[in-house]
Amino acid sequence: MTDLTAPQLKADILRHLTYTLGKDAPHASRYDWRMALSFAIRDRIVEPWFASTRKTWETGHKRVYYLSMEFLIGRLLEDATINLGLRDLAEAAMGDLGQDFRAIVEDEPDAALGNGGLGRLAACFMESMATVGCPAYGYGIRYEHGLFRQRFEQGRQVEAPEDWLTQRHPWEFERPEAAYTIGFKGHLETRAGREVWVPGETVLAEAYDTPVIGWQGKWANTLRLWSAKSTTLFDLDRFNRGDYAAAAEPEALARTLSRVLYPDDTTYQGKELRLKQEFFLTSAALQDILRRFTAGGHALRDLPKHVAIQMNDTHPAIAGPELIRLLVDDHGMEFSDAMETARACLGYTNHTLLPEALERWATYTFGNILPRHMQIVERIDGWHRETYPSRPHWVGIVKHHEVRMGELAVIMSHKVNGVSALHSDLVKKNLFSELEALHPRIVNQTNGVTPRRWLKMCNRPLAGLITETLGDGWESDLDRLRGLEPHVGDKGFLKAFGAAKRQNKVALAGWIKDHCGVSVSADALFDVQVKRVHEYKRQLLNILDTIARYHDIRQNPGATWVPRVKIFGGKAAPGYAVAKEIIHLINDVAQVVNNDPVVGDRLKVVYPENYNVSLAERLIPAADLSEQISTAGKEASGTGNMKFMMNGAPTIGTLDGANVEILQEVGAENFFLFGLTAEEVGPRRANPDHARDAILASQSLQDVLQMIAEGRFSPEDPGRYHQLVHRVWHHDYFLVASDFEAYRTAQAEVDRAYADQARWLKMAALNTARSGFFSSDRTIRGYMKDIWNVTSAL
Ligand code: 26W
Repeated sequence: MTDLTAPQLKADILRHLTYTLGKDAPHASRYDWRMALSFAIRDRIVEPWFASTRKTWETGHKRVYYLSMEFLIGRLLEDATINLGLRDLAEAAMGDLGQDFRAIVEDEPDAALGNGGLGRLAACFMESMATVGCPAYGYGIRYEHGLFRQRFEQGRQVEAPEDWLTQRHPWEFERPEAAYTIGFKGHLETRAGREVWVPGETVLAEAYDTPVIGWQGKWANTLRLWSAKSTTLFDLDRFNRGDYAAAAEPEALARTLSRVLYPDDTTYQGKELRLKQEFFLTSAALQDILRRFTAGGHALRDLPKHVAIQMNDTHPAIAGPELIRLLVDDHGMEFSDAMETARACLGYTNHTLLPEALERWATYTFGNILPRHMQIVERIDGWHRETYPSRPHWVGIVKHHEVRMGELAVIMSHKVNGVSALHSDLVKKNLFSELEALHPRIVNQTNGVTPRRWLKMCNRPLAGLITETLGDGWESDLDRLRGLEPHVGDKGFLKAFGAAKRQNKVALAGWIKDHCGVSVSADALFDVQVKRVHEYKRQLLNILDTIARYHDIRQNPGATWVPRVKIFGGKAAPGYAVAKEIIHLINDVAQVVNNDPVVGDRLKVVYPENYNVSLAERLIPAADLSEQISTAGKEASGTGNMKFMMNGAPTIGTLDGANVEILQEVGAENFFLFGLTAEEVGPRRANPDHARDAILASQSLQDVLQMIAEGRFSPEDPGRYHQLVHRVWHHDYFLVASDFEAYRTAQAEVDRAYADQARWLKMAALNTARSGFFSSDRTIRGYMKDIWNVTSAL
C-alpha cells in the first residue's frame, strides 16, 4: 500500500488538471476533476503493475490467459481507491478542492462490455486474480459501444446505443506497438508440401491495456482489449478523385469488428460478424501469447508449463484450431504434437445448458470465413475418432453440416468446468456425457464474486460494522465473516445491522423518488429481482404473484399487510419479443398498483430503467429479499444471488444453480425454498395438462390470469396480453403455473418472518456471516489448483 498523504494527492490531482488536461482549476468541470483524480490514482497503480510484470518475467512464473468476449467492469475509480487504501484520502482531497467525491465517482460511465452473468464473472475474476497474486492477462474486445441503454416508453423497452468511449477512458494505455494482423476468408495453397492460408481480408488488432489492481495493491495484472483498425489506412487515390466516402471505406469496414457488443445472451444466431469478432479476439490473443512466450526463449513444447489459457464459454473456442494453426503453419510443429500442446494449455468453462444458447456454425459460413480452420477442425475430429474408436456415431464436432463449438471446446481442453455443483453435474450427465465417458475431464468450480466491490465498496454502512466487529482482514479472507455468528444473538449487534440496512434503504428510497417518481417507505420490505429478462428466470412468476397480492389487498385492505416494494431491474435482448412483453406487463402493473389509493404503501412496484453494474451497487445493499426463482435446472449458477446474500438479503428461490450451495451454507431456516426440483421438472412437463391442472387448482392464479386477460392493466388496449395469458395456459415450458402456489406459500412465509423483525434481522445477519464461500478468491484458488496448475506469485 502506498504511504501517500493528502497534500501529496492534492498536488498530484492539480498537476494532472493543469498538465494532462490543460485546465485551470476555476474553469474545470466535474469531468475534468474526475479525469485529474483518475490519473492521480492511476499513477499509484503503475508501480505495483510494473513490479508484478517484472517479477513474473524474472521468475518465469506460469501465466493465466483468460479469453472472454465480455468483461462487465462497471466503474473503476472508487474500486481502485478502495484497493489502494486511498478511498478516504481521495474523498478528503477532493473535498479540500471543493469537489464532491460521490458526485465525481458517479460521473464515471460504466464500462458495460458485457451482457450479464458471464461478463460480470470475468470482471470479478480479474480482480480476484490480482488479489491472490495469480499472474494473468484478461483478453477481450474494446467495444466502442457496450451493452445498449434501456429506456421505457409507455412501459415498452426502447434501446439506444451506449457511448462510453465518447469520453476519455482514463484507465487504459494505448499500445500501438502491440498490433497483430488478423485474416479472414481467402483460399488455401500448397507450398512445399505444406498448407498455406492466403487470407482474402485482413484487419489489425491494436491493444489497449488497463491495469487491474488487487486488494491492498500487492499485485496488478493486465486487461488487454483489442480494437480493430484497418491494415490499409486510407485510399488516397479515391480521396484525390473526390470520392471521400469510398476513401474512408476500408477503415470504416475494419472498425465494425470492434464496434458493438452483441446484446443477445439468449439465442445463438449464426451471424458472420459475430464469428469474425470471436476469431479477432482469439487470434490476437494467441499471437500475443506466443510472441511473449518465444521472447522468453522457451521451446514451444514447453508452452503448457508456462501458459494456461481459459476459454470463457465457447465464444473463444476457435482457440483450439487457431493455436494448432499457429504452431503448425507458423512454427513448423507436427500436427499431433500441436494437438497435445494445445490441449495441455486449454481449459473451457461452460455457462449454460440452454440448447438455444449453444454455439453451432454452419460449415458453409465457418469454411468461408476461416477456410484453414475448417480443415483443422476436420482433422481434430478425425484424430478424435481414431483415438476413441468406441466413440458413438452421433458424437463429434462436425455434424449435420454444422461445427459444434461445445464439442470442439471439450475435445481441445484438458479440463472442462461447470459453474456450480448442480450445473457441473448436469454438464457431466447430460450435455457432454459421452465425451466425459471417453475421457473424464469435467470438474466443478462454483462461481464467486469479489467482496471488495460487492460488499466493501457498495455497502459502506455494513462494511464499517463488520470491521468494527471483526477488525481488518475479512476483505481478503471472507471466511472470517463466520466470526459474526456469535454476535447474531446480541441485540446491540442486530440493531446496528438493522440500522446499516435501513440507511441503505433510505438512500435507495430517495433515489427511486428522484428517478422513478414513486414514493416508497423504507419500512416496507424491499423485494428485489434484478438480472437479464429471460423466460427461464421467471420474472413472470414474480409479477403474477405481485398481481395476486394486489388482488388480495383490494379484497381486504383492512387486514394487516406487511408492506412491500417489488423492485425489478434488467434488460431484454432487443429481438426477444416474449421477454419484452414481460417488461411491458411489469410496467403496466406498476402504473395501476402505484396509483391505486386503496393500496397505498402496502404495495409498490418499481422498475428503474437501464439496470447495470452501478445500479446493482445501489440496489443490492438495500435489498431485504433476493429473488432467485428460475425453473430448476436452467440457471447455471447465478452470481447476483451471492451478492444479495453477502449484503444480508435472504433468498427466496428454487433448488437451482448456486442456490443449492447457498441453502447449504446458510441453512434451511434462513432461506425461503420452494418449487419443483431439477429431477421433477421433466416428469412434470411430460404431463400435457401441467399448466391447466395447476391453474384449475389455484383460484388465485385463475383470478390473476383473468385480470390480465380482461385488460385490468392495459385498459387502453384490453387485448394486449391475450397472447401472454394464452401462453401460460398452453405453452408454459418454464412451469410458471406449476410453481405458482408454492411460490405464494413461500412469499407468505417471508411476510411472517419479516413481521418479526428480531427473527428477520437474525436471518439477514446469518446470510452475511455465512457468505464467505462465495468470494471469487475461493473460486480463483480452485481454478489455479485444479485447472491451471499455477501458484500465487505473492
Ligand atoms: C452466443 C449467445 C450467448 C451469449 C452469452 C449465449 C450465452 C451466453 C452466456 C453463456 C450467458 C451467461 O451469461 N450465462 C450466465 O453465466 C453466469 C456466470 O457463470 C452464471 O452465473 C449464470 O447462471 C449464467 O446464466
